[in-house]
Formats: sequence, structure tokens, C-alpha cells
Amino acid sequence: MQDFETVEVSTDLLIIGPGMAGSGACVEAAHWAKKNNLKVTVVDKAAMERSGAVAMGLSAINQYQGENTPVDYLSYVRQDLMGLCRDDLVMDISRHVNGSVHLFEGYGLPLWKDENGNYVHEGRWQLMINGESYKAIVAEAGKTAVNADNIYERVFIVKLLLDKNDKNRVCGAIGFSVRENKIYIFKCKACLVTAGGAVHVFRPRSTGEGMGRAWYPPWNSGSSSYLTTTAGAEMSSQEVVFIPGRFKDGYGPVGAWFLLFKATATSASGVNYMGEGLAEGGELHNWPPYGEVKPIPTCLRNHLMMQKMYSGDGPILMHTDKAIAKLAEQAPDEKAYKKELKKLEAEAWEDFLDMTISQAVLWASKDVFPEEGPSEIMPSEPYFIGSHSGASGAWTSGPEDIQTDESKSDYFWGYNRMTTVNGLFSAGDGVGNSSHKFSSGSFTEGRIAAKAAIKYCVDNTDMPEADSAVVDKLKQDIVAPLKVYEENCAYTTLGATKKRYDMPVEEVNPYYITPKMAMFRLNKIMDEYVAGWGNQYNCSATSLNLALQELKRLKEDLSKLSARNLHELMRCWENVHRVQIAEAHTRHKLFREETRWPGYYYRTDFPKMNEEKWGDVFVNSVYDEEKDEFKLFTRKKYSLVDIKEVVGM
Ligand code: SFD
Ligand code: AMP
Repeated sequence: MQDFETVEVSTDLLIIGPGMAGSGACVEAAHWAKKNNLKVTVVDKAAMERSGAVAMGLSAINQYQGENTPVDYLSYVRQDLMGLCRDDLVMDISRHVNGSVHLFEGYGLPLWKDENGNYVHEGRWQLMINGESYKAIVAEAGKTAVNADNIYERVFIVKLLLDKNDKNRVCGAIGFSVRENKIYIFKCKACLVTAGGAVHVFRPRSTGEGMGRAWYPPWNSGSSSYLTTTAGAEMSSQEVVFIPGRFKDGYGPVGAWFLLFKATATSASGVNYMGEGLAEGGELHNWPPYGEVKPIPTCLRNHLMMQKMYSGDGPILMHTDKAIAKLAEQAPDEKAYKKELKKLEAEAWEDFLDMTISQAVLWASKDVFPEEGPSEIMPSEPYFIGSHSGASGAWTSGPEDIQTDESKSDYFWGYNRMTTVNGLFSAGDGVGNSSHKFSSGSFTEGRIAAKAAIKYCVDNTDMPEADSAVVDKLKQDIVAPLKVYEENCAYTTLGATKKRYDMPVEEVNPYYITPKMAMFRLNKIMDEYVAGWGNQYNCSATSLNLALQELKRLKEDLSKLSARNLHELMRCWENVHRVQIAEAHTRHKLFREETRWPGYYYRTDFPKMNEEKWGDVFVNSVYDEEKDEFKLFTRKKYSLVDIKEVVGM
């Protein structure tokens, strides 16, 4: 094994993961850092221009307030999450998000405009964009603000470092280059973790040659959660996954179809399952008060779809053809009708070409013409994404000015978006209970967190320091999978036995486990026992406890992960990160003895929502790394605003 060089970088604020939230953080941090003569350093496992969830682009900005108030938005989010959200965090993003969207426009992002120059809305909160280059445009602003010299690309952060004298204070991070034999040690006063959500924890629906296709990007491997959890930060709502209904196999999003094109989806026998659920005596009335008010919460839309599928009335069809025809019919004459039809067809294709190119490719290869016939949609595998319609993430301080006297003691501890670890901040997918922030809200939350983190650096001028013995041990642990491979590759029983990179992967070996095999094992456990699609999203205390036993065994085997090169070394650590969130998720699910988000998961031993016991509490946890133990407990939810009427879509 070749030697690794150690590179040390000292800074004031360290931003880990310049995706949407991290790019917003760069812009804001650079501004305040300049005023205070501070240094901002950024590190990304990939190349910032196309890193994170928005790598392929997006076709909409899903959070824009326009003239709506923060309370309007809160009413929508609270309803969608079946009553449980952090009102302060949601309203904080809401009041600042318009400014972020206007910044995007200033950076050069093309937003759709109508003939009067107004933004074209997809739905009440969503704006249509020509967004193929969305990330490149936003990243350019972030990169320019912090200056290229302060950006470290293709460096994977493995772990955060804590102050040797104060275990509740962050002091840096350690990782490695995925291109050169270099270990990086970053030393900082404050650290902002914006390393995205988690994909491929659950078995994906795509298998074989389609493996790797997912709705959310497979390169989001749970690092936000791992880094904050293992630093000892309190985490929240780790049980609340997001399961998006998506076009089958290509995972094309449905929002534009439902909201812009006003399409309907039906079961195989033609039942409009959402209409049926809403009608008097329909299924939604079994989930009061959230099921009884429009818009139907995301999980309940899934629930209705799943009920049809699993009663044998699948597949579910999105009637793209009927929607296009209905819109075109509004044209005044035959010529205008034909023109409108062409325009709508182009918009339908662009929706996917802007953000899920693979869906457009799949449609083309399967001779699908959306204007001629329907396409199949289905619920996907669960994802961890605090920025969309899931809620998992860190428990952070909120803004002071939105609190009530009551909420202040629990929701506010000094610096906005700081976790319970001093100097450690998060945003975007990394922060729990403030869902529906999407790309624009994540960018906004990154700005909010970065401003507070710079304030923290101004207030705390001393430089904390890691324990050198801890760092030395981590340096060895990080590269260990390369050593495991070197020492054991000759024992391979399936695949090549020599170090030949042109040979098939050395898949089976009695002394090591490849990162891919570790992921398959994790996926199987989660799918079968923790409510994946393979078990029709069902779990119970019995299955969850079985999962915990299997996860324990898997964790033991992670010390035998093997890597043939730096790229596989990254794959190894991605899976270590995934396993952590998998265990946290399983424990949270076990703790909350009810079914609150049907359509995301069902506790078959507690099939109903229990408002009295669980309606006013978040499930939180703290992980003790030395003991490898989780502590689970509840935190009270405060309603900062009385909401009389739910604001719609
Ligand atoms: O319709 C490390 N999203 C949509 N948002 C919208 O506003 N409109 C849409 O149209 C959206 N749709 C959509 C969306 C996402 C995807 C994949 C599709 C469609 C196909 C959601 C947003 O993209 C999402 O909310 C935000 O991007 C979340 O932002 P953030 O910053 O929390 O995560 P990120 O952008 O993925 O960035 C993560 C960064 O971390 C890096 N990273 N760096 C170093 N070390 C490690 N260990 C790291 N691990 C990760 C990444 O490289 C990246 O830079 S629709 O379907 O909803
Ligand atoms: P999606 O493409 O499913 O990620 O959705 C994009 C946006 O549209 C999100 O804000 C969703 O919550 C919203 N959305 C999607 N489908 C519906 C629907 N049927 N009713 C209300 N809102 C929806």
C-alpha cells in the first residue's frame, strides 16, 4: 500500500458539502467573513459545479412564497407532515426564500415568464424554470464568493473532529482525496454540514443494469446524518422517510404533471383513487384531521395509491394524454390547438430533460408518446431527505424572534441552525422537521446557517484542537480498507484473483466484504424488515428488532470492508455512513408506536395514528459513540401559530 501524504488546512468556518444549501452558505458566509476578516473553506466529495442532488438540473423551484405569508406556508407544511414540524424553522425559511429566488435570477437562471413578465407557476408555491444548468449557475456564485483557493473538491469527509478539552465542541473534520493519496485534516472554529440526504439505504426498485438509477442521487449517502450523529448531535424525526410516487423505472417526478398539466392518475380499473379517498366515507376520513383537508398530504397520496396496488388494482396510470388534450382544447381554433399541442408536448419532454434525463431516455427507448397514452407511476423506495417531504435530520436551534415564551427553552439556544454540539451547524437535508424547503429553501437555510456560524466565529475567537491520538487512529482507519484488500485479494473465490483492474470485480472473498456487497446486505435488511417496498412498506416491533440484530452483525463486518483503489475507498465510507442512518432510522421507527405517515411506512402492530400519545412530540435521539449506544426520547412540539384554515396547493 502506498504512503499517504497528510495535508492540514486551518480555517474559521468549514463548509462540508456545497450542494444547494452549501452554495447558499458560501455566498452568505463570504459576505460576513469579509467584514470580519475571517476565512471560509469549502470541501466537496465531488466537483462543485455539478455536485449534489441538483447535478442533473431541475425543472422547477419548489419553494417560492410570492405574496403568501410565512404562516400560509406553515399551514401547508404542517398539514403535509401530519401535524409535526418545527414552526420556527419553516417560517424562518419562508420569510427569506423570495430573496434567494431573486438572487438565482440575477445569477442568470432562466425562470419561465408569461406574456406580462410574471413568473409561471407550476402550483401555488412552485415556479417553472429552464433548469438544466441550475447547479452550475448557483455553484458559480458560491465559488466566486469564497474564491477557488479555498475550495477543496473531490475530498470525501469521513468524520468530524471534536475539541480535546470539550467533547461538545467541533474543531474540524478529516477525509481523503478520491484522486490522490492524501489525507486531509481541516481545523476550524465552526463547521457547517450540508452533505445532503441518503439514498440506497433501502433496496431500490431498479435492479441489474438499472441499478444506480434512483430518484434522489445515489451519491448522497447519508453523510450529513453520519457526521452530525457521530459528533454527538441530537437528531430528530429519523423515522420520517420520504417515498416519492414517480414514473416507473426512470423515476421522473410527477409534480409538473399533477400541478401544471392538471393530470389525473387512476388505478388499472380506472378509479381516480384520490377523488375516491376524498369523497364522503372515503379512506382519507380515517386519518383526521390531516386526511380531511386539501391538499392531501404527500404520504396519504401514496397511501391511496398503495391501497389500490396491493389490493390488486395496479398498475397506477398517469393520464398524460388526457391532460395534454384537455389543456389544448382550450385553444380558440384548429390552428391554435395544433400549436398549443406542440407546445405542451415540448414542455412535457423538457420537464424530464431538465432534471431526470433518464426518464426522457426511457420514454424515447420505449416509444412512449405522452400525448398518445398514459404512463405508469409507482411509489419508490424510501429516501432520507429533510428538504422535501421527509423530515429526518439534526435538531437545531431556531431563530430567536419567532419563538413564544414557551418554545424558547426548547427551540432556541443562541445561534440559528446550530446543532446541540457547539460550533456545529447544519442546513438543507441535514436539518430535520422543516420540510418542503427543496432547492430554494435549502439554499436559503444555508445562508441563514452560514450567517450564524460566522457570528459564532466572531464570538468564539479561540481555536479548538483535536486530540492527536484520535487523529492518528482515524488516519489509519480511513485507509484500512486498502490494506484489507492488499492482504487478502489472493483468497478471492469469485472474480479475478490478481490486481487487474480490467477484470471483473473480485466479489466474493472469505476475508473481506466489497462495498457493493455491504450495500446489498444493508438494502436487504432494510427492505425486508424495516418497511421497504419488498415488504409493501410494512414493519413491526418483531421485524425491527430482527433488523437491529442483522445491522449489528453488518456493523461488525464493516471493519472488513475492502477497497482496490481510492474510488472504492470512497464507496466503503459511503456505506459506513449509510449503515449509521439505517440503524438510527430503525430505532426511531421502533420507538414511535403508531402509524402516523401511512404511505411512508406502516407499523402493523400499531396500525393507527395515536394523536393523544404521539401527536405533540418529535422522536429525538443522541448517539454515544464510545458505548455504541443510542438514547431515544421525545421532544415537545410547539404550535407557534394557531392555524384556522389550511392553505392549499
Ligand atoms: O420535483 C459531501 N429537488 C427539487 N427541488 C426543487 O426546488 N425543485 C424540483 O423540481 C425538485 N425536484 C427534484 C429534486 C431533487 C432531485 C434529485 C430530483 C428532482 C430528480 C430537491 C432538491 O434538489 C433538494 O431539496 C436540495 O438539493 C437539497 O440541498 P442540500 O444542499 O441539502 O443537498 P445537495 O444539494 O444534495 O448537496 C449535498 C452536497 O454534499 C456533498 N457531499 N462532501 C464531502 N464529503 C462528504 N462525505 C459528502 N457527502 C455529500 C455533495 O457532493 C454535495 O455537494 S422534485 O422531484 O421534487
Ligand atoms: P414532485 O414532483 O412530486 O416532487 O412534486 C413537486 C412539488 O409539487 C412538491 O411541492 C409537491 O409537494 C407538489 N405536488 C406533487 N404532486 C402533488 C399533488 N398531487 N397535489 C399537491 N401537490 C403536489
